[in-house]
Amino acid sequence: MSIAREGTPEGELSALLTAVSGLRDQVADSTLPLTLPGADAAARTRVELLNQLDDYVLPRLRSLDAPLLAVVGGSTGAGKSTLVNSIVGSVVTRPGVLRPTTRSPVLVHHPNDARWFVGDRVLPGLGRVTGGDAFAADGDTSAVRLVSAATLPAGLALLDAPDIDSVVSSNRDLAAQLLSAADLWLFVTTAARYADAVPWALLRQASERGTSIAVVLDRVPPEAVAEIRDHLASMLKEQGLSLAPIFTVREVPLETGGLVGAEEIGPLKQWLTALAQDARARGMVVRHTLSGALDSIDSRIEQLAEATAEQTSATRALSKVADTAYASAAAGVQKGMNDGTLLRGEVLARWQEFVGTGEFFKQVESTVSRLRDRMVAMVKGQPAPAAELGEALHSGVAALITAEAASAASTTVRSWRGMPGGPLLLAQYPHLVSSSPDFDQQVQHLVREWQGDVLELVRSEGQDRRTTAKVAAYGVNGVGVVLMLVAFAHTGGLMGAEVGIAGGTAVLGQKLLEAIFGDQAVRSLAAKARASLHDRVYELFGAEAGRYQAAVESVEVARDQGRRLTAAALGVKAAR
Ligand SMILES: Nc1nc2c(ncn2[C@@H]2O[C@H](COP(=O)(O)OP(=O)(O)OP(=O)(O)O)[C@@H](O)[C@H]2O)c(=O)[nH]1
Ligand SMILES: [Mg+2]
Repeated sequence: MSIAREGTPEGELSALLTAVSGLRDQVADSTLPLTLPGADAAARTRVELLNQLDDYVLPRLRSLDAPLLAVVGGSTGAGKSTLVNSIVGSVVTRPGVLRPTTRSPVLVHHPNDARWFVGDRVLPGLGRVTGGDAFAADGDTSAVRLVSAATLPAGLALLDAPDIDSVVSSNRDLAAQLLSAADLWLFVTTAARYADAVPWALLRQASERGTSIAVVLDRVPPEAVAEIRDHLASMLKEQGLSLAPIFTVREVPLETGGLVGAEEIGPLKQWLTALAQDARARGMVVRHTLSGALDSIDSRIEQLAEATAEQTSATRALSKVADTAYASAAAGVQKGMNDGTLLRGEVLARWQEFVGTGEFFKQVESTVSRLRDRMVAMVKGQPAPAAELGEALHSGVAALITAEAASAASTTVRSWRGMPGGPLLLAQYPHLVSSSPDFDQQVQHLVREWQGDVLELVRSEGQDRRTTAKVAAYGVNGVGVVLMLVAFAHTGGLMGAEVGIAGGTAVLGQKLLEAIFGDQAVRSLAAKARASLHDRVYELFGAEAGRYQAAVESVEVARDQGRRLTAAALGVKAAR
């Protein structure tokens, strides 16, 4: 890999920097709004990757020759702060008996190296505090305290981090973030703690990400050194960390000031000093960690791209459920219009009033034409029953639409409850459990508009003078009501006695309209009346479904998020 080579040409480096910046922006822009299985892990990966790019990879690529940053991390109370103080030779960071002691990170550097750390080159999300003493109020986890110490070799900075296994979660998160900014992780553990799970999970991750690691086995009882060291070495080997050097610090009484004696700290201090003074060795550590970080990008981007695809398929499925429910509701209304459903109950009763008595129907079959004339007289002469029949039709149609919409809403909600992301959306948009609040008014309005359409049909169909005269003679409203009735009169859905009655309804209505418009026109008028209602219902249901679509859209990931993440990762690969 090219970044691992020394002396990478400037041009290649700047291309890589551009590619990594591009990737960083894509990761920053990406979202995973739905809580799907696995999305939590992907969201963590996203934040970790973003932090690592901001805190380590980008600053390192921008200044390959900046001092090596060794982050001292490990279990709570392992002696991290004491070690940092002992390496520096004075108390620069507060050690303590109470856990956790170190809450805000302390970065110690040589005075000549200050310029690399005062700005936000590394860890840009954290502020900087300079001055103050090690025992000043400690607890600001949003800033790094900078300490300049001439006893530390130039070229190397030490960062005392909070404990990685803290009971305080902000401490833990900060420790993990600091570790991801390290060129070198000085992993501090003790005889008592070295087998703990948390540090090993982090060590495994560091190993996977190619971070350079050195291990300090601290506070070991002198008699147990050999045994513990061997065991630790074999554990490191199992994790693919056999190359990590181990430094053993025996537990002996601390010297004045709470520092570890020169004899104990000696080997570690010498190793760090040699590293600081050897630009080549330092460069190797840096490039090892940098390459590892770049290597680990692919699998992490893959995870984000997969999580993105899951988000997309979840939102698609949610959206489809709503669409299907409202399409089937629209079909339900259409079916209700065609199968005679609308001619039952109230409508039928009003129709009977409209055309006369029960007597009237007994004679329907035999004397249609005479009866037609009677009916025509009634249509003409009895505006009140026409209005009542119109009302009944209005209510029937409205009830049909309302019921179908309510069932679409409840079908959608029922399905969403069991679908990934559905419960979240329903919690976020509780009004979705039923139709729009003003749905009833909308339906009333719709039916009135449709009745207006039908009257308009009647008026405009009567273009020639004879027809116009006939329509006028019967009354536009009465004829309109009969047309509505005929539009709904198909016998398919009726049972027993109703068949005869509704059949009669159809026949009578049909005869009346044929007498006015001619039989060709009647069929097309009925079809137009049905189509106009259907179109209006379709539009209304579209708007209802739109409420669910809008909710889904609010949690949709950008259309090409997955593709852009993958492309950005490929860009980094190509630039290397
Ligand atoms: N005798 C002895 N005591 C030590 C040694 N190292 C640390 N201690 C003591 O152990 C306690 C914890 O040490 P710290 O250096 O604060 O440990 P730490 O890892 O920084 O702790 P946190 O920041 O809370 O995670 C302190 O009381 C130290 O004085 C050692 O090598 N020998
Ligand atoms: Mg500490």
